Amino acid sequence: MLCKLIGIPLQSGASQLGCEMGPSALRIAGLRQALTDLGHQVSDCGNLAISEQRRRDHPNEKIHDLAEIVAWTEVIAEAAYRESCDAMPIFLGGDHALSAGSVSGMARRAAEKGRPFFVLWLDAHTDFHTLETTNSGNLHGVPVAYFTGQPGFEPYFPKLERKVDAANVCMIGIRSVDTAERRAIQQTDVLVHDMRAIDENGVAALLREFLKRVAGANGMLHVSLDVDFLDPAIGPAVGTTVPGGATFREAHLLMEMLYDSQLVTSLDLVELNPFLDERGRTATMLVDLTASLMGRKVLDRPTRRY
Ligand code: 4U7
Ligand code: MN
Ligand code: MN
Ligand code: MN
Repeated sequence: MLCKLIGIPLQSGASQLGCEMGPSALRIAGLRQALTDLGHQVSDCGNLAISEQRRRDHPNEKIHDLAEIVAWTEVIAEAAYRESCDAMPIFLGGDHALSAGSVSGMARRAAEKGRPFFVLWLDAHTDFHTLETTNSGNLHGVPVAYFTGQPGFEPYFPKLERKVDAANVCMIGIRSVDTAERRAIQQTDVLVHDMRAIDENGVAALLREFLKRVAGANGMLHVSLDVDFLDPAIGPAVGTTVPGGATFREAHLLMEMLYDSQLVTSLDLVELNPFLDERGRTATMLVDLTASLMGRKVLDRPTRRY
């Protein structure tokens, strides 16, 4: 498989500075080597950048850095579309606002290939605020509402060429949902598995159901991995820690199942804030999880399809 690494030093969607260093930390932790060791070809596209921004003001005065995030969204969506022509893009964040671009660009690619498009959202949060409802004004809390086409993003954000069907979005790991997000997401068909669902069923059962649907539809699958999906004890390098997250084994099992499914066509590694890390352990954890998603196993076993 040809993997394209796309660095996105975007940090203004979050309140704490530091995600800008995420792409460097992932490179330093050995992402390229981990992938080549598994027999993949890797092309590092370097970091994306934004140029001039048109001023944008929204009535919700809490929103900050709107113009910058909009500029990033355009650049990222274009890069996602371009680089996914012949390869699997891996988006190195950067905060989660980047998924407004990565997901919308991949949705456009899937539409062009005539294939349904699915998103697996691994996060403590639903990131389902609209521009009207965000209270923090941090735009890393809005990407899912944007790419599923919730109202109010136009004329501020780029017009979506393809909305993602809410019924094709599956979330796992959720444990922090604001009131407005809960109200809005309940009106949609987004499949939300909170931590209780993991406790009661196990991650494997939840993911297996979803992968069956993706496989049955011959879909393309985008995985968006927010560091705060993990329990803070194993992933401290994130500004928005929420206790009670996924364990080391739960996270690896998901990645191993995703590899077996052979359905993943793009990946976001987001919200890594190296300024908050402990001797690089969260960056290393993300590299190891990516390796599992790309075929690293403890023992060889027959590949299991869904
Ligand atoms: B992340 C939050 F209030 N909902 O809107 C908000 F809890 O990409 C958090 O998932 C958003 O880390 C978290 O600021 C965004 C908050
Ligand atoms: Mn997130
Ligand atoms: Mn989160
Ligand atoms: Mn976060």
